[in-house]
Amino acid sequence: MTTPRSGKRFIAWAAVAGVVAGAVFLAVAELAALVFARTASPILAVGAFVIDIVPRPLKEFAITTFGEYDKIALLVGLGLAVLIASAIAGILQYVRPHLGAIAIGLAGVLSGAAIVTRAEATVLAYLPPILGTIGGVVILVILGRRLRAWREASTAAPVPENPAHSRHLDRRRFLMLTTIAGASAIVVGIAGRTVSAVTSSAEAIRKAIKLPAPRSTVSIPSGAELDVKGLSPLITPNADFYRVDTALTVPTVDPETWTLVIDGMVDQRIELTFQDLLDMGLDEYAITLTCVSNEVGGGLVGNAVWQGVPLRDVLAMAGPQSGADMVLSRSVDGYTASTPLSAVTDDGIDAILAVAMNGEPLPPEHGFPVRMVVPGLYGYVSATKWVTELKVTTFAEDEAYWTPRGYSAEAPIKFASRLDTPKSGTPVKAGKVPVAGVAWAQTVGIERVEVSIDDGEWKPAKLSKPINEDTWVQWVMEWDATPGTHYVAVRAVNKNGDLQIEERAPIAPDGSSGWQRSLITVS
Ligand SMILES: Nc1nc2c(c(=O)[nH]1)N[C@H]1C(S)=C(S)[C@@H](COP(=O)(O)O)O[C@H]1N2
Ligand SMILES: [Mo]
Repeated sequence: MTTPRSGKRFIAWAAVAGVVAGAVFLAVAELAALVFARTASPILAVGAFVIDIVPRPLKEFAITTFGEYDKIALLVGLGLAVLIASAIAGILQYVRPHLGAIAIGLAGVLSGAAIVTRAEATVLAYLPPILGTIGGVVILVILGRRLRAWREASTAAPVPENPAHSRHLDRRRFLMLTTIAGASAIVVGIAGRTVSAVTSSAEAIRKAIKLPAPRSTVSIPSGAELDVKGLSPLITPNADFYRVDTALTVPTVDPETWTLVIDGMVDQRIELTFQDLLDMGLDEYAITLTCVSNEVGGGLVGNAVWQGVPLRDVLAMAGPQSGADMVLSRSVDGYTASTPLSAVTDDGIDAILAVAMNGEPLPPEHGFPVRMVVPGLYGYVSATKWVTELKVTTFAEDEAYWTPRGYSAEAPIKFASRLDTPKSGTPVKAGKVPVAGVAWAQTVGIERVEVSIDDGEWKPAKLSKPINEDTWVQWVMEWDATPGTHYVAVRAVNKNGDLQIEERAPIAPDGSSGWQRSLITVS
């Protein structure tokens, strides 16, 4: 007899069958991706697609809520969505045979579209979603049949000569396949992803690379680094350097096959290999990088010593034509940035193609093997990682990744100062307390940093000796802190004599502004 309770039980098993079919889909696709096309993982492609389409407020919410873990949060969310959608497909298949299979087929088409429209996709990229779909549909159809057989056996009147046999057999056949398929999918899926991550050749290639010694090195003047506990180091170690990009998985680029194409409005299209770049001779440049998403007081800013070649020399080989006013740089993953042509050709600006960061080849997540670094412009309009093309063009003609997504096509860095210590929420002891932080005004330089306690008089802080105008400086002021709560505010003046913008602005469309003012507890 089908009681409402046993009816519900079959629905639940149908959902389980759907989840197993979904897992088989993903596992088969991961395995196929491993064999045929590394970047053609359906789940990662869909994730990347989601990154590209989420509206700006949601993206800002993700960055402020999850910070550097925004990508993990996205993957967890996607996983849950897949789980629910697969369960529904399983129930559909049980209620109306074929419907669930059609749903999986649809998922295959959608994920296939997400895959083949990615920048790195090859023809082989069709295989993972196709094979995954076949695997998922086959399992779903078989499980659906077995589940119905089990239900029919359990509701049919017992056959006199074989009272309990069929019901148990059908039940066992369903549960057996569910378990085996589910377990193998989990093992194969996880193994596939792990093998893919571990054997990703990039790290091995990067380790093996030996860069020629730079012709010139950055000399750090004495007094460039202040000794204050809690103050950001002058040079940000690679491991602590902020990372911001739209890449769900770090692109793997082999410098052996990497080329940089310079085309568009040029006298001559040219193509450079990694060796060509190295042969130009490397020089060292200290440049502070800043993200447009950096809030007042935020950590999306870092200072590194880069090795590379001037972009102006590379562009000169191609010969930009008159009328051009923009360089559209393109990454291997399709990301683009719009940089004013003048910012990368002016003699006074050290805009570079960088191959090394703080004495080692660029870390994969910071753009290995080659990225752009342009002092004075926010990263999203200048610092293209995994760069493969420089198209000389115009702002009227071309648009970069973030432009239709609510950010300005041009975005010079708004110079700023930041308080590193003491921190709100970390009480300090009364007495002499060093108040310290960093300030940056790339290409111009910081003239003065001023501190105000409890909205009192602005007093100049002591500055570290700058490495150059493209890097941040450190500042410190001794504060005679009395017990209670106090406001500590900081602002900077650049070498043009401009005062840091006081008015608060959000990060969109062209960077935050405002003086940092922190509430500090003294005990
Ligand atoms: N290929 C690619 N390059 C990119 C981005 C990106 O999303 N993709 N983001 C840019 C942004 S917004 C910033 S702030 C800098 C950050 O560089 P980092 O991650 O090395 O700190 O990289 C820039 N280059
Ligand atoms: Mo950024």
